[in-house]
Amino acid sequence: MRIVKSNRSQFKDHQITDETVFNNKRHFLKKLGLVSTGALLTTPSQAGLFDWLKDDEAQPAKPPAPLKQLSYQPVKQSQKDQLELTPQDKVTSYNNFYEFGTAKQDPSEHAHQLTVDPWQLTVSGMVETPITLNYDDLFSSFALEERVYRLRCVEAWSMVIPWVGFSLADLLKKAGVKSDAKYVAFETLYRPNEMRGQKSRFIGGSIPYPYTEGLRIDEAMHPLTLLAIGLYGKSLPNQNGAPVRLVVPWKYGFKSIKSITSIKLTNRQPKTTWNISAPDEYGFYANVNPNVDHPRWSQASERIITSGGLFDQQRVKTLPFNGYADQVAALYKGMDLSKYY
Ligand SMILES: Nc1nc2c(c(=O)[nH]1)N[C@H]1C(S)=C(S)[C@@H](COP(=O)(O)O)O[C@H]1N2
Ligand SMILES: [Mo]
Repeated sequence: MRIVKSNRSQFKDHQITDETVFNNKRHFLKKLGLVSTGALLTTPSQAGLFDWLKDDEAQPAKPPAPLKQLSYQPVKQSQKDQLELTPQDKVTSYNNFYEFGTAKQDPSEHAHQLTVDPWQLTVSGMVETPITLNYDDLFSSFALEERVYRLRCVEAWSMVIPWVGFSLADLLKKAGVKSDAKYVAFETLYRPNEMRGQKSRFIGGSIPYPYTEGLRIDEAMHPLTLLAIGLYGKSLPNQNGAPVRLVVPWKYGFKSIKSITSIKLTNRQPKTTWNISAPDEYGFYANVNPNVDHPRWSQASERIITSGGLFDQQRVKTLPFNGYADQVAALYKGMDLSKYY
């Protein structure tokens, strides 16, 4: 997802950059003489660098919150058997959550700093009844079900994850969507004190915060569209977007916005983080499409993360709409999907 332009082999480059940057960070700072002296830096960009350094040296502020055991309608075993699940430790340690850093291991190392209880999720805008869900409401207001979905990141890797949650449609129906509402806008928590990436672009990359996403109303009401509050039978680990995140399985992973505080019904297409950052690379629709390449790499296949090694290269063909075409292709009938990517 880095928006730095590069024409080197993108995919390898991305992995190597993440790991090398991470491992060499301290070394690099030592070389600059920053670690030993704790030099006070003054300009805003240097202050960002200072946070980056400080954060690495700091001890965890608090232990990760214990996960809640959930009760839910389990997915049918026959459905579960169709896809090999990505092991839980990989689902929770190889993440994109730039609020905690751009490297894949940053979220699992730093997201424990996020306070998820108390939480408030508001549903507002063009609705009959605005709703606020508190932390406990997220777990008790709707019938919870397990759904096993493929998650296909735009970076051409994928996982298969057993989520627990409820249909976004259930929540939207409860609020009563007004007939002129055309889109749904989502926003992630903005809390720089707990989200180190929001304090510094050295940590959180060059994207605007808070992270925002959006769906057309028919996409939002689609039965596959899930608000997840758990995975593998327990509440979400913070790095996966606790306490509540979106999962839209036929779209690239960046649409599945984490740690949501606001859902707003609107008649205008919402501005979305990655589209603002690099509009020629990340569209509003972001439907998984093997026939429309990212400008810097192919989307024809993906590296599926299974029980093999983390960087094991099991490549499979990418499916149109990530394998959900029979359920969602009709939403885009007549649209030029290379234009509306
Ligand atoms: N707020 C927020 N949501 C986010 C992201 C992020 O950086 N910030 N990354 C997205 C991307 S690119 C992907 S692939 C998925 C990854 O979800 P996972 O880490 O639970 O697998 O989260 C998405 N949601
Ligand atoms: Mo992603």
